[in-house]
Amino acid sequence: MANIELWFTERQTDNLTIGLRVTGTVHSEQTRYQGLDVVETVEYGRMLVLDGCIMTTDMDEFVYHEMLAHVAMHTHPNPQHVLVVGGGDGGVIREVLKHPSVERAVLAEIDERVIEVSKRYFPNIASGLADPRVDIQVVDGIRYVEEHPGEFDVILVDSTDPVGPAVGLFSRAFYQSVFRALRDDGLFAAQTESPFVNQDLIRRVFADVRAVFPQVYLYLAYVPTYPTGMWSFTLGSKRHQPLPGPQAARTAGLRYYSPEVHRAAFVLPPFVQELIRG
Ligand code: SPD
Repeated sequence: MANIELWFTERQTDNLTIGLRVTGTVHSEQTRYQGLDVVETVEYGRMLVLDGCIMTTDMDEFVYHEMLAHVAMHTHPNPQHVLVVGGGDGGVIREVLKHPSVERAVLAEIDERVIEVSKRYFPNIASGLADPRVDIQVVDGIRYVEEHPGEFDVILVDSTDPVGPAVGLFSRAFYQSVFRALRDDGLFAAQTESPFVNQDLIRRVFADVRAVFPQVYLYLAYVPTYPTGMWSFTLGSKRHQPLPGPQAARTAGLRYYSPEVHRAAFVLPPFVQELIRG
């Protein structure tokens, strides 16, 4: 066959797509919860796709996983007990385990197939899942959080987009459960989508977290394969403040996160500040 190009296209909104040239499909299945595909792309390497949406790629996964994990982990002075809700690929857990204070890292992922497929096809991303400190729970994360009050120093919500089963992870009731599942000085961070194409969601989530936690912050990172590239995270804290941030990282060898990036991530362009004005 000559001159045949294969392209993966994600429809990110009704009027916006991202296209990546692919060399082939590595794995494809319909799990109990969602479509799960692994494809090989030319530009970003191997890519995990759930229900047609890009979850992560070998080339840019470090940005998202480092920024979801380390901002919160460096805000808490001594994170020992950590819960990751979602994140079955293991990328956030891998970053959490880089903090020597961590005694237990629970992964609450509803879809066991995401975990298994990631172990097989994304060994780097999933590399922390075999660590003895990791407790993998194949459960509904919402329920797990409800049933574990007062247990965690840090909770990280690595959800899919706010459609289908993930909708509940973007609700005020969930943030109230997260508050209860945290210890007295606990904090949480969640991925909260693009400031360009998810403005209503960011506004609502920020207001809901502000209604539940004494402190709420929004910060940004740049993830090339996510809609518009600019990505937001919302951090709610009972006591500790993320700024001015650490003087030195407790972790070496990171590729995106640094103490300087930590501080810079909270500097928001005016149009993003406008979204979260109280
Ligand atoms: N639009 C994609 C948002 C996906 C966020 N979660 C990704 C999971 C990677 N561990």
